[in-house]
Parts: sequence; structure tokens; C-alpha cells
Amino acid sequence: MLNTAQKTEASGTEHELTDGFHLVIDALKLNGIDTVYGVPGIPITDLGRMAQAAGIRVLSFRHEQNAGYAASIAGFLTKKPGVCLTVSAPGFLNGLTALAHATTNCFPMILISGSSEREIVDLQQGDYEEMDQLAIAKPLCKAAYRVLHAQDIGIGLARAIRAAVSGRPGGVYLDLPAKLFAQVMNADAGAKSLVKVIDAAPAQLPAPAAVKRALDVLKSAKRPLIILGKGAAYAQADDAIRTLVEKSGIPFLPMSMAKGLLPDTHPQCAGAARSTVLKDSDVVMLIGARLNWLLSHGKGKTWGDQPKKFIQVDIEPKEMDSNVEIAAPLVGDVGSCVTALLEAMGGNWPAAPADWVNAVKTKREENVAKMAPRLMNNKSPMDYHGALGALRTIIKERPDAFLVNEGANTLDLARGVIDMYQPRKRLDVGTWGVMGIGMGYAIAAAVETGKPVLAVEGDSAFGFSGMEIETICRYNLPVCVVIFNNDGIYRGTDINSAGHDPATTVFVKGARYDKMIEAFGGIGINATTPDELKRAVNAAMDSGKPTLINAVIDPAAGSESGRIGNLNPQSVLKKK
Ligand code: ADP
Ligand code: TPW
Ligand code: MG
Repeated sequence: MLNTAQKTEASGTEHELTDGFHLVIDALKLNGIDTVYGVPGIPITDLGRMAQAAGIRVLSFRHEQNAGYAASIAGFLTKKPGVCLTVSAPGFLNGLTALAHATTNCFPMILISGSSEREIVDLQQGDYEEMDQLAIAKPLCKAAYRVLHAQDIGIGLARAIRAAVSGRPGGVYLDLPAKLFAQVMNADAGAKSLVKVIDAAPAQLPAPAAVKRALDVLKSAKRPLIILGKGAAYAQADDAIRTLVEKSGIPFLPMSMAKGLLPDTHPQCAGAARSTVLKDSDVVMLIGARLNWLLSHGKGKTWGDQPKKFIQVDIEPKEMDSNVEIAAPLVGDVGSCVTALLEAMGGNWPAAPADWVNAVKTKREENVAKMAPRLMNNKSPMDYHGALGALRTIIKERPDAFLVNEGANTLDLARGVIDMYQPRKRLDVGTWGVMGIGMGYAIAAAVETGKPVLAVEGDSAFGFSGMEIETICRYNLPVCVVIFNNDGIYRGTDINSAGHDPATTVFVKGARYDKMIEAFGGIGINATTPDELKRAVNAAMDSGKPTLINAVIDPAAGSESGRIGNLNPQSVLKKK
């Protein structure tokens, strides 16, 4: 409804009016969307202002990609679509990477972009920021809609919400042309046109026969394994999943963002025996995890010579048999499937085979013991293990803090070293291994939950979203960014032997990223030893003040592409 009650005389009676701006805001609020991430400009500047005035939290970023990543992870954390608001063509395109990322990672998100005049765009007459955004968005998201009339705003948003969160969650594009915002209609009719989405992500129950089949396969196992993926984390069925794991006694392996669903220190956690369990298991139950590249497509050397049978719990039927045969597909939402499994298991489910459970336990203890001394070294400059040893203790002492993590070595080593204790606390590069999620994720985690955030960032990774430290300072968010500064991508030691330019993978030597945040009133600290690092992070987490710590890492410590160097193509001519 219009703020200053505007009235018209129509057939002798007074009518209150509303317009496109207000209908969009009312529709968001009606559906419980209370936070929006974006960058202002024509035609959505006033929408942002009015949304803020109407009590929606509007987080203004420095680049749409970061706002989009923030929205995507807000969706993962809340099971409501995260909303990113951008201007037309360039702003839309900047947000589009994040929309595609949300779709790829199965996070619910809505990218709302203003767009130019349809009549001019379609005739390609060169409008301000002209682009056929709807057509461009379509292949990169689950669904894309455009609203042309104010009376359709309610339906348009309802469709976007339902598409984003139902079934396999993903990104949705909503195109709102500039003209729409100014369209006026009768306020009563406007209010009636809004749609409150009822049961946006309905439970999807698995068929009883499929549950029985899954349990029959599981029962036949000699060396069973449960793999938990970020779909399981998203489902927020934490208690049921924990009960299933404990009741079955089966070792579990958490994928990166499923760490903490059960604590990494849980006696059944096989995280530290990853290669063994993948190789030697005979029955593998996937819960909300795809057999994509992150699991070597379910075949090859990683999976060893033992014949495998897979049970897969997933909401997306098409995921079954995507890479290998799935012996027992269980299609439904994780909560319903796990509950159905538990019910069908009954009271006397046999214990998991003891020799297998013990073999996994022994391997895990061996690996943990091997790693321990490396994590305690106090070298300066630091190596990854020394620095991560310090951060590992911090998360142990502050298990409700978020850990945002990106980089190559900084990512792969932190994933292995830093134990997680609570669900959905580890947020990282996800399915694409994308650099640039860091500050957007950190901001959204702090905004959506009010919890402290520790962002552990490679120096390259940080560069993709680094300007958002201003945003962190502006909103005074409890975010502590630690930059693992090894002077470059993978290593800081590469040399270009053919000319004066620096090698392609190196940055300014000895850069002081801590100075950047001081420009915005945050706290900057240079840490050269694990002890210094630990002190600085603890102080930051205690104070809750925006802090950036430049952790000086030995430029020679990392390896090419971290743990996935094997994916680099090799030229036969390379080292002539
Ligand atoms: P990871 O990278 O952790 O292995 P993936 O992103 O590959 O996880 O897989 C997540 C899977 O979880 C997707 O196939 C998706 O369809 C599924 N999923 C997402 N939400 C749910 C849910 N609520 N119930 C069941 N499956 C889900
Ligand atoms: C959007 C390719 C993968 S990892 C990485 C790049 C550029 C940076 C690694 O250096 P960093 O970490 O962060 O300093 P470290 O500890 O190993 O030195 N563009 C995008 N995504 C990806 N993944 C890349 C490029 C890449
Ligand atoms: Mg680096």
C-alpha cells in the first residue's frame, strides 16, 4: 500500500492505490522473506529503499556476485529462498554466476533483476542497459519468470518461491521490468492478488517397497558405509540422521559441507580414513550426495576393486544411475526417507560387522596420530599445518562459529584438519570449487544467524570478493577473515623465465592484506606464527569486531591445485 495514502476519485468512491514497488515488497513479506542482498541502481533503487522502510533487511553490497553468493548460502542455511536484487544487464550478469552456482549446488535462491523496456529490448533498439535477461537466465537456473502486470506480482513471486524450494532446490530468475514498478492498481485488489505459498517444499515420502529394498541391500553388507552430503545438511533432519547412523553402527563419511552433521570426532566418523572406506566398502548408502567428480563418479581407482552396491537417498529421481548403477534408489526428501528407514529397521537391527568397524577405527586413529605433530609445529613463516593447527583449536572451543573456507591448499588442508561439531557450520566452495564465495557467505552467515564467522581464505580466493570487507565493516558484522598469504595461487615461488612480467600464479610479495580493512575502520593484524594467529583470532571472536588477519604462510609450502592437481591436463610438450 502507498505510504502517503494516495486517493483517486472513481465512480464517486475513494480508492486507495498501490503500485508495483509496494506489491513486490508486500509479496516478499507475506512469504516471510525478511532479508534481501543486492546492489542498487536503475530501476530498483527505490525498491531497496522502500523495502528497508518496510522492515525488510536490505544488505547493500559492492558487487552483485557477492550479494548473489550471500543469497545462495542464506537459502542453504534457512531453507527459504535467498533473494538477490540487481539492476539490469551488467548487474544481472554479475548476479547470474551466483544464480548458476545456487542451481548447481541445489541451494534455493531467487535472483530478482530489474530490466529495460520490453518493446525496445525485443526490437533491439538500444535501450538503457538493454538485454533479453529472461532468455539468458533460463539455461542457468531451475525456472525463470517475467512479470508484466502489477496484478501478477503475487503469482510471479509465488511461482518463484515454489520453484526454488520444492523438489531439488535451486536458483530461480524473476524478471521485473522497470515499467512494472510504477504501475498503479487498486490497493484492495492488489492485496487480494498476493499469494502466500502454502507448504512450499512438501514432504516427499519414499515408496515402502523402495525402503525395504534399501534395507535388504544394507543388511547384506559386510563393509557398509554411509556418505552424507550437503543435501543431508540442507534437509535439517539432523536428529533422524544421527539416529540412523548410530542405530546402524555404520561408519559415515561426511562430504565437505556435511561435516558437523555428526561431529567429526564421533566414533563412527570415517573422515580420517577416507581412502580406506571408499576403496574397501561393499555397500554404500549416499544420503543427499551426488556421485559426481567429488566422489570420482563412483568408479575407478578411488573406489578400489571390491564390487560395490549403492543405495541412494535423493529428492531428485533423475539423479539415480547418473554415473553407476544404483542398486536401491530411495527417492524422497532426506527427512522422510531417513524416518521411513528408521521405522522399517525396527527394534533389533543387527550391529554393523565388527571386523570392518574396527578396521576403519584403526585406520582412522593411525591417520589422526600421524597428523598430530604436524599440527603443533610453531614455524615462522608458517606452513599450512601449523596455521591450521591453531584454527582447529579455535573451532573446537567455539563450535557454534561458522567456518567459511576457500582457496586451493587453504581449502583442501583446512577441510581435513579443522573438525566440525555442529551441522551447517562449514560453508565452502561447493560443487564447482568456485573461488569468490568467501565474503558473501561470511556476510550472509552472520546476518542470517547472528553467529560469529571465521573465514579462512587463500590470498587468491580472498581477492575475488575482497572489497566486501567494506560491507562487513559497514554493517559491523562479527566476521574474522584470516588470509593464508603465501604470495600467490598454490605457491608464491613461480618464476617467469621468459620476461620481466611476474609469473602468472604469483602476487606482490609480502603483501599486507591486514591494512585493507583498516581503511574501513576494521581491525587489521599481521600474524607470523601459529601462536600469534591464535591470539589474534581469539581476540577477534571475543570482540565480534570486523577483523582481517594476514597470516604469513611460507610461499613454498603449497602444492599445485592443492589436492586436485591430478585434474590438470598435461601437455606432452610441456617440459622440453
Ligand atoms: P555433496 O557435494 O555434499 O556431495 P551434492 O551437492 O553433490 O552434495 O548433492 C546434494 C544432493 O542432495 C542433490 O542430489 C540434491 O538433489 C539432494 N537434496 C537436496 N535437498 C534434499 C532434500 N531435502 N532431500 C533429499 N535430497 C536432497
Ligand atoms: C571463479 C581456479 C582454483 S584455486 C585458486 C584458483 C584461482 C586460487 C588458489 O590460491 P589461493 O590458495 O586461494 O591463494 P592457496 O592456499 O593454494 O595458495 N576462478 C574461479 N574459480 C576457480 N576455482 C578458479 C578461478 C582456482
Ligand atoms: Mg595463496
